[in-house]
Amino acid sequence: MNTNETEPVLPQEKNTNSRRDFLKTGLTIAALSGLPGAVVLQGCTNTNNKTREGTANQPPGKADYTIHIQTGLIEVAPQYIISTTTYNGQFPGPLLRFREGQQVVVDIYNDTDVPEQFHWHGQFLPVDVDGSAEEGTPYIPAHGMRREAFIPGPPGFRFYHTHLVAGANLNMGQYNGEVGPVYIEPKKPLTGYDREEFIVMKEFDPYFQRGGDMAMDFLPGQPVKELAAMQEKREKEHPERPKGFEVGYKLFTINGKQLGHGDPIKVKRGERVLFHILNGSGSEIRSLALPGHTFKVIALDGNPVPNPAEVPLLWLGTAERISAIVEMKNPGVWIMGDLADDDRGNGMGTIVQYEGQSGKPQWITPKPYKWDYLIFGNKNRKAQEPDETIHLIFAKDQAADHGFNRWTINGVAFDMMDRKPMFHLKKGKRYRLHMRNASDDIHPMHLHRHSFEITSIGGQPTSGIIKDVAMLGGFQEMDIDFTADNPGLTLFHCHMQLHMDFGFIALFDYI
Ligand SMILES: [Cu+2]
Repeated sequence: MNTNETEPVLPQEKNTNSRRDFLKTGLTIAALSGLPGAVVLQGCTNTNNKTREGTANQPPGKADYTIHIQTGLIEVAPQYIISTTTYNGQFPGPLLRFREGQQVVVDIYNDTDVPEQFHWHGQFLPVDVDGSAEEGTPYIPAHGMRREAFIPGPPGFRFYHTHLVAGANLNMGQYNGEVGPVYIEPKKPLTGYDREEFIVMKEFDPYFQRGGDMAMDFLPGQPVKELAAMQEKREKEHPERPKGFEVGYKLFTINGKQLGHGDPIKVKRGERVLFHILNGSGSEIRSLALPGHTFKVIALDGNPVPNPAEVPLLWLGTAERISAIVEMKNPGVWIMGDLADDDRGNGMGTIVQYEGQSGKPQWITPKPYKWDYLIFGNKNRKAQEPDETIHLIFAKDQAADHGFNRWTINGVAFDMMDRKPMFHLKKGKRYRLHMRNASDDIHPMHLHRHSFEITSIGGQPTSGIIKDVAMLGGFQEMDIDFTADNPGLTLFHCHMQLHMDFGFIALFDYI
């Protein structure tokens, strides 16, 4: 099956359109390329037929999983039903369980009117299935489908989400309900727990406001003066510009339910519950605490940490995952929720209820605690030296693009029409990304199709923390290393939808 047939063709002339404009163009081309029925992929004309004939690289028969991208109604609370784009009509999307090293076949049907990208976040996959138009993954046509066959990995907690551009459209991309968990069973199973619970934190009902209220003070380290001065200088160049638009939300959920409306998590005294927690937000950083309990963090972004450590609460940037064991040793009925009173009050929490306990769920605001990746790393082992260091400066041009902040990497805002790689990699080499944040925002930086190792935060060396998203604090510095071992275009971007859509992207290619 030639899955490239329906890929939108890029116009030849160079222009300065944003990713948002590209989507419009992509849509137009998809619409022109055929009427419904003609845009579906070869061999997939009957979208109701779950089984189909195989081709050279696409196995025949029934898929292991079938996903329908479709509008769904989500009952977040009694008599409060929202409508959003979902996977299989539910939120979160279904939990997909794979086995390390064992091929899976997933049929993805796009029942919407918009071509889609289905991104397998945190996996080492080829460009053809990774799910990013920037890298060249073919779109799943509107009312069409794609069969994807791949060997999942690495093991651990991953997820899937749409990779469309939303731009100024708050009904698109990760502002809607297109998020679902993936768990890849390791060949050697994890131990030390009695059962698992999956937690997906996600906001709905977004709106724009000028400026925002992002929590900033939970990361350790001091701002670098030189980086702060860079932002100050840029702002002085355009004193007329107001603050750029930021996204706020009215509705907060855990596993698609507002606090108090989902089923409580029922636990027994002495039980060790392994929570797999995902921040499925399009743009928010989340925190989570369970009063009277601690979290023993065993994995970050699905990857076991060298130094599992017990912490009083968790912080997760967009798309980050934490796997943590909670030993249930404080009977009661508790609220496990976000630290922000407003957000928890509007639903960002769930109830943990011990067997035999009843009454009003209790919340106790935890003491302030700095979230420091370093405590999970190797204390005494320096990371391997890189073959090459790539220097990156991230900067914000306030309200420079129709009232939205424009984001640049080394002075360049990503141009979706060009899709020009900024950095060229050599296969097999180890690269260090020396990231410097010349803005006051926190950026959860994400690398596609590879994992990276955090090797330094604010000049403090570490090793062994393997992630695919890491929060870089305002005016701070961080080094992350990765090995170029998965050839093909590779996307590197801030995982805030609003930042990514307005320039905060770089592409790597292999030469
Ligand atoms: Cu960002």
